[in-house]
Formats: sequence, C-alpha cells, structure tokens
Amino acid sequence: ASSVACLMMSGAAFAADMTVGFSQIGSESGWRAAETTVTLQQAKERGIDLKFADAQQKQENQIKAVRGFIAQGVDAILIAPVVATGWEDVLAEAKDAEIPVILLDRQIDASDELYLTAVTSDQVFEGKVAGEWLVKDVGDQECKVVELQGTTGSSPAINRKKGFEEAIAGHDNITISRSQTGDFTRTKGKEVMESFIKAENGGKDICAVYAHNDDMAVGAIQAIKEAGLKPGSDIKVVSIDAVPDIFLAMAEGEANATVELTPNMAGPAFDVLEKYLADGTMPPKWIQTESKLFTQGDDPKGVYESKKDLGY
Ligand code: GZL
Repeated sequence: ASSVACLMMSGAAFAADMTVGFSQIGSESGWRAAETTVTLQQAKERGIDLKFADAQQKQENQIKAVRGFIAQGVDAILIAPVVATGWEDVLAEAKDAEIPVILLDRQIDASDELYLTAVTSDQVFEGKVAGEWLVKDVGDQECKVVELQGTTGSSPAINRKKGFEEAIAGHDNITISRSQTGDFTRTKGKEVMESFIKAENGGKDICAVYAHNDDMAVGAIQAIKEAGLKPGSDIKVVSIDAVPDIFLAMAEGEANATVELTPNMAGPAFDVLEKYLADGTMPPKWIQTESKLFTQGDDPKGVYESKKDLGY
C-alpha cells in the first residue's frame, strides 16, 4: 500500500513540479477572457505552476515573454500567437533550450518542427459553416454582405475569410461589398460597421454582416440600431465564437447565427504535455477542437444561462 501511495504522491508531486509559461494575446474579446479563465483553472486542477503573461495584442510582447520563460527554464511554453508570421527565431531558441512549445487557438506559418502541437479549431471550416448558413437563409435573393475581419495577419482572420468565400462561391446573388479589420474587438467592430453603413445608403443596401467573432458582431449590432435599422432582420448578423452575449442578442432577434469555438484549448494541451514530459509520447501536430452552428431556434436563452458563468 505504501509503495502505491508513494507512487500516487510522486505522480501528484510530478505535476506540481511542472512550471509552464503562457504567453496570452490579451483580453480583446469575451472569448479570449474565457480562454484565460479556463487555462488558469486547468493548471490549478492539475497542480501546474502557470506563469501568465498578457501581451496586449502585441507580438513583440509575446516574444519578450517567451524569452523570459526560456531564461527561467520553464518545463513548457503555451503561446496563443497573435499573428501567423515572425515566430521562427524565438521558437528555435526554445527548441535549443529543449523546452516544448504548444500553440493555442491560432496557427503559425512556420515548420511544425518548432512546436510540439497546435490545439485549434478548423477556422476555414468555421468560415464555411457561417457562409453556408447565409446561403441557405437568403436563397436566391440578392444579398450584399459586409465583412468585419479579425486581427490582420492572424490565422483566424485569414482562414475564416477563406472559408466564408468558399461557401458563397457559385452563389452570384451573394457578394462581399466591403471588408475591413475590426481587430476582434467590440469597439472597432462598431466603428467599422458605422463606416460601412455610411457608405451603403445608410445601411439600407446591406443585407448581412459577417463578423469573424461575436464581439465585433455585438459592436456592429449597436451601430445598426443607432442607424435606425433592425439587426437580425434588416441586416442579418452571422459570426463565430458563441460567447454568452451573442445568445442574448439572438434571443432578442438581433443576431441570427454563430459558430461555437470552445475556450478550453488548455485541457487537451496539458493532457498531451503531461504525457510527453512523462514518457516522451509525441502528440499529433494538430489537435482539432469541435465547431457547432447555433441559430435562433437553438434556445438562445438556455444557451446563455449555460455559458454565462464560464469566465467570458
Ligand atoms: C480564434 C481566436 C479568436 C477568437 C476571438 O481561434 O484566436 O481570437 O475568435 C479572439 O474572439 O480574439
């Protein structure tokens, strides 16, 4: 019994000895805040000592934080990479220091030899699901779409645009007339939507807004209402993340569809990391999280209640 006990102890002790550095992008959206909440919870439950660094959406701050983690000699590093390029040098330094790196929720344009695995959704598929919902909803009516892109150069912005365009290709009645970054924030999403409304006959010529995340969609909804139009009917609203507030809008008929993105990227990441550090088991280079469409028919009030206390 005592040997089992000490084995158990050593197991717990092992996780407790693990120190992980986490370079988080910032707190630009409700979804990002939830990812941080869940990651801190997951680390606590597993006895992992998590060193957290918020980069205020600046890549140079992320690179500085990663260098700091390397200097501290952490056991592993998590990075949510704000943009897809510019990571080769610092990841090569982590590799030289034999510190495994796991990417959370965004991919990078670099060799996958430079990281252990990436835990992300299929962002092209998310854009496709959003586009397919609109295709189905508008049928053969003319529909001029305005697009609020995520952070310029980020993998979700690139991929969600690609997927949406694939879905509407071949449906010439649906066109994207304007497309601009709202940097994944409510404030910018509202500002850019205001400019789209001004440019499109007070918004009367806009049939739908496709926002790469719900926070920009919530900002757009405010702009649509301030222009005296009805979001969800005069202008359809489709976005991605499935944060609680988009379900409040849906329950009011002010938003139409969202594609769910789980904030729990850290759970799968810590699972494979603990195994890799314990016995060298290599995880797949990509661990894909699920994507699910929600529309007004999916009990938005009930979904809001189920999500409202999850740290968004
Ligand atoms: C997507 C993630 C995006 C969210 C936004 O995987 O990186 O970043 O969709 C967040 O809410 O800003």
